[in-house]
Amino acid sequence: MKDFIDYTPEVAEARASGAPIVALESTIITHGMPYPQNLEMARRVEAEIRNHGAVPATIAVIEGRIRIGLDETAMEHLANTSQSQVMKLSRADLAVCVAQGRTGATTVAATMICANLAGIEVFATGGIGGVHRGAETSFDISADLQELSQTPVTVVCAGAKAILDLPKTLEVLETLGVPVISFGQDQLPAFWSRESGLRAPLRMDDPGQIARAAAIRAALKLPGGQLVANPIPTNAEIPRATIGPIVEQALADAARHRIAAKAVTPYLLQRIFELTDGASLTANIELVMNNARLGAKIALEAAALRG
Ligand code: PSU
Repeated sequence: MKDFIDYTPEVAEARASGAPIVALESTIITHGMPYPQNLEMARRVEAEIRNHGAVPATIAVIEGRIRIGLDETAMEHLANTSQSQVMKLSRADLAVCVAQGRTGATTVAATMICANLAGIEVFATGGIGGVHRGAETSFDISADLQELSQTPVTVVCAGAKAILDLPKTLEVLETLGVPVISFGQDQLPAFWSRESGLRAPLRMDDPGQIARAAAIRAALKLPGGQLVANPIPTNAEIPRATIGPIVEQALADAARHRIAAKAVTPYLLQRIFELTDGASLTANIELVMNNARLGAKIALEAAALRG
C-alpha cells in the first residue's frame, strides 16, 4: 500500500543511510505566503537545512502521489498555482486527495502524518494552527493540535500567532498531553513577537535534550509528538505592541466578511501582510529560517541517538 509515496533521490539516500532529515510543510507555500516570495522562502529554507548538515524534505501531494521531498518543478508548480486549485490537506483530507489523484498542500497535521510514515522525526515550520478566537461559538480548533497528541514528530514552530486564542490553545494542548517547550526562554513566543505574555509550560535550552525527550517519550510508550516554540530572532521581530492592533483589525475584517473554516488563517495572513506593508512576511520568512536551523540541530542529535 505504500506505492503512492515518492521520495526524491536525496531523501531516499538520507533514509537509507540514517542521515538527519527535517520535514517541511507546503501549506505555508500555497496558502501562507504570496508568489514569488513563497518560492524564494521554500528554497532558502531547504538550503539552510543543508547548510546545517541535514536533508530537507518538503512534503506535498502532487496528482495523487505523496511526495517526500519536492523537485524544482513541483516546488515551482505549487508556489505559482492559485489557492483555489490546491487542496489544503489536513488529517481528514489526505486520503481523499490521494484517491482522487488531486494536488494538495500539507498543513502541519498532514505533514506530521507523512513525515512519520517516512520515518522522519523532526519537522520545522512557521506557526501551528490552534484554537481560534471565538471558538466557544465557532468550534474552530485546528486539527494540528489533535495530531500533535497522536503522531510522534517533534514540530519546531515560532509559537502560535496572536490571530489565535493563545491561552485556550495552551489549555487544549495540555488536555491532549502535548509537551509545549519554549526554546531558550520562559515565555511562550508569539510568532512575529518573542513574547506572548504567557509562560510556556516547559523550557529547554539544548537541542540534544529535545531529541532525548522525544526518544524517552517513545520508550515510555507515550503516543504523540512534542511542540517546540522557538522565538523569532530579536532583529527580525515585530513587537507585540505593534502587531497587536493590526491583528485586531484583521480579525474584525474577517468577521465582517464572514470568513470561516479553512479560509480563516489564509485570509488573516494576507490581511496582516497588507496592513503591515509586507513587514509581516519578512518576519515570517526569518522565523521559518530560524526554525529550520533549530530543526536541523535537533535532527542531527536524534540521528546521533539512533547511532
Ligand atoms: N501558520 C502560519 N502559516 C501557515 C499556517 C499556519 O504562519 O501557512 C498553516 C499551517 O499549514 C497550519 C495551518 O497547519 O495553517 C492551520 O490551518 P487551520 O487553522 O485551518 O487548521
